[in-house]
Amino acid sequence: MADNPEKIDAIWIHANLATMTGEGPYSRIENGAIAVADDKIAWVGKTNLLPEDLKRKADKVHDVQNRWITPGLIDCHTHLVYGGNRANEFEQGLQGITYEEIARQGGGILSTVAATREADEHFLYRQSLPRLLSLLREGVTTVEIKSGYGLDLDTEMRMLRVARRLGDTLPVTVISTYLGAHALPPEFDNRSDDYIDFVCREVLPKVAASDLASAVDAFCETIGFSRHQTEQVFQAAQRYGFPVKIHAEQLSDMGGAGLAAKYDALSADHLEYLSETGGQAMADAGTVAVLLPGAFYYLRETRRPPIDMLRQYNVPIAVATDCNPGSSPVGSLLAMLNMACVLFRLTPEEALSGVTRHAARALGIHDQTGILAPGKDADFVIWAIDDPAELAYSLGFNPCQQVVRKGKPIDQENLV
Ligand code: DI6
Ligand code: FE
Repeated sequence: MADNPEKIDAIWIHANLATMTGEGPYSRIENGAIAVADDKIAWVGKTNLLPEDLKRKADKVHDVQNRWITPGLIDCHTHLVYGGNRANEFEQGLQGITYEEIARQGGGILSTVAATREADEHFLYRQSLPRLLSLLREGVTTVEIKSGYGLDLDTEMRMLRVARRLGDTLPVTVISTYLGAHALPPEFDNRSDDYIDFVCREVLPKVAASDLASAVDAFCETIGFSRHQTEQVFQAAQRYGFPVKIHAEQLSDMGGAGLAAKYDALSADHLEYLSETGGQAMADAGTVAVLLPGAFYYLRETRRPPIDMLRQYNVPIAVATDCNPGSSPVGSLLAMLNMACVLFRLTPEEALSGVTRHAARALGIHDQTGILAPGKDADFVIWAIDDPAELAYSLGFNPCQQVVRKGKPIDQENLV
């Protein structure tokens, strides 16, 4: 028990708990109980060891009847605020045109930039809402949302405000990331250094002053920005006190992960082409490897991230949807658990750690959430499953029965 709270709001008893604290498979507690005070977990343990005192103080007792409880799921990498969609490019892709070719022809990210710039705040909110709802229905209680489809100051700020508003209106914690260095906007054509200057000098200070973002990300890739440009963004980010993240080694090995590790990055994401030096640097810096099997699947990649190497160096592995209109139009984190196992050969337990404990670390919020332990946010999910491996095993079923967020059961029927 964390301390001895005056009052317990509710207790959940007779649950199989996958606490995900990192001790043994799923850190499971059979026939377990969770006590919640205010919005935090006050006690976790075996139901028969639940102190009488806590039971007496509890306003409510829920009998879970042997169902499984996991921490609330965390989708630690999404771009779910954007205008329009790119189904037309999906069709082009099926005819053999590659993602890089589409990007070089001015499509790809830039077509979404055009649609997002046109969308006013209300429209952008309305378009983004169903994407987030679909994640919430599967037990997501924390989601990261990146900007990066505006690129100009106004639209980037609008995206960040929409992300904030989504978090204010729905029962989910939204963590926002400024991704100015996502693509080169048309007004800076052939002037990528000038654009990086603009990101560092014009936009970053305003993002910092607005308090609308808690990290800075960059797309370090042949079709994105160079290592040197990425480093300039990281230096500017650090001057404003932002932790950094990176899209790295998705289509080629640019040494981005190693660079990010040098700046103590929270995470390096994608990583299909990660080198051993990069993996080692990540391990030393405590940088989380965020795997995005949706993008791998949609782009029909064949090179898998070096999972064995990540395991060997004990790099924490997270899994996310990368929900975006181009390379991963995915609204299901549970589907990503399945694909992380089938496509990347993660174990179901590793995949679940990837959307709980390690995903929290990728967002720098592991002190607050990601595991079932006293003192953490009371974010958890009750599942109609007999074994936690089922979360990764099936595809397209949603066994989520009840989401509890900050101690409150969520009414899934009336989210908006
Ligand atoms: N990597 C991705 O997977 C997304 N952005 C990025 O830097 C793709 C974004 C898009 O195609 O719209
Ligand atoms: Fe991404």
